[in-house]
Amino acid sequence: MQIKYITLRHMKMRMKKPFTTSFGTQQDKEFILVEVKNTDGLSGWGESVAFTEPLYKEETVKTNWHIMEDFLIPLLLKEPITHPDQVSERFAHIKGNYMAKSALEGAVWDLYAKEKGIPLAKALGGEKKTIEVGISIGIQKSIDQLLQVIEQHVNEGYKRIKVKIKPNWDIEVIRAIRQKFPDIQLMADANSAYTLADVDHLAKLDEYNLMMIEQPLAHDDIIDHAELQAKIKTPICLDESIHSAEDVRKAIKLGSCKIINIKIGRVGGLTEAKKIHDLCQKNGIPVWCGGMLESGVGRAHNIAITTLSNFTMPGDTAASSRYWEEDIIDPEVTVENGVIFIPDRPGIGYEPNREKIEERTLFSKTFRP
Ligand code: OSB
Ligand code: MG
Repeated sequence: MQIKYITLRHMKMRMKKPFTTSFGTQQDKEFILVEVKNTDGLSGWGESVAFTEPLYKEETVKTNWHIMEDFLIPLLLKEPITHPDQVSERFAHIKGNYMAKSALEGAVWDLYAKEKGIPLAKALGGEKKTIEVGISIGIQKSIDQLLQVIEQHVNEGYKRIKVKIKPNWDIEVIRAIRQKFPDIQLMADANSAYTLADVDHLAKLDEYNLMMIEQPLAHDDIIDHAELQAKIKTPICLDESIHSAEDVRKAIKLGSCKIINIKIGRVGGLTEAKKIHDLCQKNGIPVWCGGMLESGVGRAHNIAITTLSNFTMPGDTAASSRYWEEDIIDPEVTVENGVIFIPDRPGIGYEPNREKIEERTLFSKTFRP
């Protein structure tokens, strides 16, 4: 693979509706789009999933730009690579900064698959032709309002409903949902809003037959989660705490969770995501693909990784139209009855629309070897 140049674009897209979690509300989505162009004129695309504020994890749009421009891009342009697995090897001595690494590595994976003329899903070893997806619903103004939103998405066919919870928006909310929808696949995501002092409170969720509770405790913890998991029946799923296969090995050893949410950006890219997938599969831990309110480019990467066989639970990759009036890819991601059909075009399989990208670019910079 001969890289001719790399372009970073700082993007801004307005979401249809604000999205509220235990850590805050988001309406405008800013992110970095990465384009890696080879000497044959093919482009690979990646997306950084960092937000503008360090509220989910510590990385931000600006720290990602800094790390890419000053450290990662020079490493990538230093000498040619022959396989995308070499990107994470080349970045390995740079600590942390997973989302920055992942955005570049994702673009290289897309370009690699396009050079080979195969879908990214296939390049990753994925065999599914369709994937089942769920939807993540933010905190609403009232329980009534939440029940209406859930009803709409259940009717659209989404395979499981995830709701965001936080102290004072939890047990009562889940009870009301279960009363109205006794049979849906339901789960709750706390985004680290609780501590071990809440064990008895969280144990009250046990009677509502939740598939899992996602990241109830601190964003960097696997010790307290192990203690909590020993005391509640609801399976714990780790999101924020997991950055690598090494983290997963330790979490399994401690019994910190029974399920893992894989976000490509949070673990430094597709190569590490695959390693985590394989390790979980060997240990009987199901995985699913999380979301970061991505544009179509990030969404396409999520769809590709979800074709691997141990992604046995519906993820958060909902349709483009759930987030955007207009996405930046052609075609947009569509969901029929909770199912996405895997494109069989080369690479990510959805074409970034340059006109739409241009309209949403705040600024851009190009780097050459
Ligand atoms: O924890 O999974 C999360 C959105 C923003 C930040 C963190 C999370 C989420 C979601 C929504 O749950 C996922 C999506 O629809 O893209
Ligand atoms: Mg989460």
